[in-house]
Amino acid sequence: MSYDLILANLTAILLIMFVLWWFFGSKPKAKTAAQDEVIKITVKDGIYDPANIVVQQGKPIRLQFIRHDPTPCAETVVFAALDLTYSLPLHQTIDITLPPQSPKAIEFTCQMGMYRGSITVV
Ligand SMILES: [Cu+2]
Repeated sequence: MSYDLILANLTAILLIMFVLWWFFGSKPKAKTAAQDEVIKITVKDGIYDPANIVVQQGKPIRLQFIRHDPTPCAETVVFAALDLTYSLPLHQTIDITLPPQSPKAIEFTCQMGMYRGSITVV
């Protein structure tokens, strides 16, 4: 095997390991909202932080997004199940209040669905 081929194989293996880590290895942090708490969500390095949020049913869901990720796709946050979309200008704090919900999981994503977060209403 030539040196180039070995290098290409090594690169491919590293890429596969990275992809596996990206999708399965990174542990989601769950954040439980206290009464009337505004949940601050940072968009950076390809993720929402926190990405997993637990809120109480029947209460407005108060979120505050701040995006430090310049990726254009991350400019929009989509709550597909609620048919709501908001734009997130870079480095600006954006308040988003979702209407009270019954128990369910509400996903939020970027435009292409690469950045993913979930609100669990309990
Ligand atoms: Cu995206």
